Amino acid sequence: MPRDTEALPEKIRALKKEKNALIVAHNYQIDAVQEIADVVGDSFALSKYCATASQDIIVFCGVHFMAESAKILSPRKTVLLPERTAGCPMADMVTAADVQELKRRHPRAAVVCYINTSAAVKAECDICCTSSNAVKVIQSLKEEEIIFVPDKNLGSYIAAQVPEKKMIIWEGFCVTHHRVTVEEVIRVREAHPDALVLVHPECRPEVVALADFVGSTKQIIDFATASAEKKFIIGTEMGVLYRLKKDNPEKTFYLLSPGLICPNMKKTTLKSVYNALTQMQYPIEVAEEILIKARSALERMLQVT
Ligand code: CIZ
Ligand code: SF4
Repeated sequence: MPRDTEALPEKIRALKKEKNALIVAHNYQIDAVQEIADVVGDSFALSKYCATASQDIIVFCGVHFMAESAKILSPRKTVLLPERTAGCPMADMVTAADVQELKRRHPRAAVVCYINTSAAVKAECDICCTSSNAVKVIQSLKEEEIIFVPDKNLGSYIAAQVPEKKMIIWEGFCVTHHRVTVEEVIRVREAHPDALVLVHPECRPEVVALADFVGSTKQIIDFATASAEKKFIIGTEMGVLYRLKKDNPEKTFYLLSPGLICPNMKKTTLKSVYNALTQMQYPIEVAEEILIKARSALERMLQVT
């Protein structure tokens, strides 16, 4: 490692103090970024944390919709996304205009969006959900018809558990989780027959059907940490391995598929965090009108869970 890179964590810590900034990192960030972060977690937990934190500058190491959610809950703070092009292909698969059209076609339906959506899409929705609380959120709605955007895999997972609802599901998907195949699950189970398979609901339904446990990143981390079992096959983005291994040195973790890497999440490096702090880049802005509506979808979720 060049000397300059070695010194980066110290430089970042000093800058953070000097500017009174908070660094938060998503569970899918690279190990070095998770190490220098003040808090690591899922998108919603991080956004909530930012809102109650004392710092006025937030460096959000994640992808665009996550930093936007933090801005929506902390409109007066400066929220920086260190890599301008770190986006979520799944969030980009649905637009506000698409949701408006769905509402025209299904006027009686409640509109639910996964947190993996832009602020403009959230602003068109009644309520937001995460992969931890999606089933609870949908059960809480009085409407029988539910429009769900954008993840078809999470949508099918919910539909299977809430059969009383008529789900109208958008055809989006996570390019990383959707890549995992049934063949990979079979192969990895054969190689490690004594390990439990834990997968994210963004995986295909046929993959989810073969798992021992299905949950969000936090639920997967909590399950493996609390379990008396010793070996786990992890079916979500490889970034969660950092925390799993750190908190459970006596347990063994295998990645379900080598394809479980989100390139957008891997764009943020120590250098990007350093540049974010020195140059105050890249501030997230959300138009007032959109922010207010998107915030109400996020706050309604808070009332349910
Ligand atoms: O909401 C999040 O942080 C995402 C995208 C995944 C998860 O399961 O935590
Ligand atoms: Fe989006 Fe998938 Fe990457 Fe998450 S892992 S940010 S859903 S592309």
